[in-house]
Amino acid sequence: MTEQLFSAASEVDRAFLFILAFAVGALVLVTALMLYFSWRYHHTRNPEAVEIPGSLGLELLWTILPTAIVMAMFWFGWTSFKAMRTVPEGAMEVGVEARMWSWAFTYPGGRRSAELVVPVGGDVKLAMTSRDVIHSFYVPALRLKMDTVPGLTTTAWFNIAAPGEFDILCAEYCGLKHANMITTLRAVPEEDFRQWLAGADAASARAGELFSAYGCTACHDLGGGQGLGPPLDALGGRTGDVLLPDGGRRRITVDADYLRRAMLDPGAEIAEGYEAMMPSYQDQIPEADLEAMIRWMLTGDTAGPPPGRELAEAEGCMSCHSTDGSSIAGPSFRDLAGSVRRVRDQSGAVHEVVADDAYLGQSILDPGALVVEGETPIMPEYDYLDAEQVARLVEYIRSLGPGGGAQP
Ligand code: HEC
Ligand code: HEC
Ligand SMILES: [Cu+2]
Repeated sequence: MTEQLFSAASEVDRAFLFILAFAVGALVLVTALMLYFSWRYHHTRNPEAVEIPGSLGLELLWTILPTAIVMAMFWFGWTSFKAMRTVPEGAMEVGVEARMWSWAFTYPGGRRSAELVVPVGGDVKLAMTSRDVIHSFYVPALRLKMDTVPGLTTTAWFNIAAPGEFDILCAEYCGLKHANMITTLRAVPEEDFRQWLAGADAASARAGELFSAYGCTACHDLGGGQGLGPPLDALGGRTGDVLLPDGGRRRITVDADYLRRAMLDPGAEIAEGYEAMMPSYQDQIPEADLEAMIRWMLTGDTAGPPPGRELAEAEGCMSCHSTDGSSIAGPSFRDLAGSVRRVRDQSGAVHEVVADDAYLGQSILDPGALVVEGETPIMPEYDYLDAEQVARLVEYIRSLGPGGGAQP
């Protein structure tokens, strides 16, 4: 058994070990007595049957002893059940939404994620429900298992004593990709959690690492200092002049497009006061990394809209749609944008449509309107996403389209 991270889990283990100990003891005792009796009372040793009138002492013993044992089992079971069911006051409430075949977690303040992130030592209450069928939220390391039922809110709570990562599984068979319903419970120090909740999460820490991984930090400082090139932090919204190769100049406002150009075609616009010595990173940085770095340069450590991939993961798209051309439970996102789709409308008629932005957006908001031929219409409606979120998802799908750049 893994170490005990959660006080209620140790109560569960105690109840389990107690019952196991008596079950093993009873097995050994009964087996030993059976063997002894079949030897002791064998007919060769006892040719005459003997009448045994009974024994009050024995009767009492085998009534009272098992009753006491069963009551003790009940006591351990009851106290561990109570410990798991009694949510401490002031626990942070996290919404859990199960759906085919992924999890979504909603935190106070509205942040959503596909992984469950919690502060070490903090009481966490889970308010769980399902969008489609019955699933079951299961964290073996915490001995925690609770069904999630459509239309009903079930609860559970825990408090993790040490940082770590633990598996979250679905323990209720829920269809084709049930086995894919795995995600991670990450317990992080309080301070990291607060930063993560505010949006300065692992993605931006990772972005910081990306700049050194791709060698940018050789020329750029990330903390405002001077290098061969301008500092890269908090560039968003800044205006300035750039020099063009023909000697002209242009006034620019730093936005995502400008930063993309600055990385992919640095010779075309040169920041004033610097040498044109930055190499081009065309085709060298996968799209997802590029997006993460651009976001970091624009917003620094403050919360920015997560890039499309992160949103697609948080919304569970990736449990049905692959990015490598394979079919999970729906068409792959790879090379989808711009391709010709054969779809069936609600009257059953088949059309050919081009997967442009409008089609992709509609497929997300109202997937039942046009169903791809040969596919089962199991995709949930994402009509609660706002226009900006849909646009971000569409952009992500487009980035995986033909000529859409690197594979994340
Ligand atoms: C060999 C040194 C060098 C490396 C390596 C380098 N750069 Fe640069 N970078 C420069 C110089 C010099 C400039 C200013 C001249 C220009 O705009 O081309 C610059 C300009 C930029 C600008 C425009 C900044 C502004 O204020 O307008 C961005 C954005 C940028 N670099 C990002 C990056 C990223 C991201 C990487 C890593 C993937 C990187 N650079 C790697 C030297 C470098
Ligand atoms: C439960 C599985 C499931 C989930 C979750 C899911 N989809 Fe789908 N999706 C499907 C299936 C199946 C189809 C094909 C049938 C149809 O058109 O409705 C489809 C179709 C699509 C299409 C049209 C594809 C084509 O080939 O024309 C797009 C675009 C799409 N989904 C995007 C998304 C996005 C974005 C998300 C997350 C916000 C998402 N899907 C979540 C199963 C899913
Ligand atoms: Cu499930």
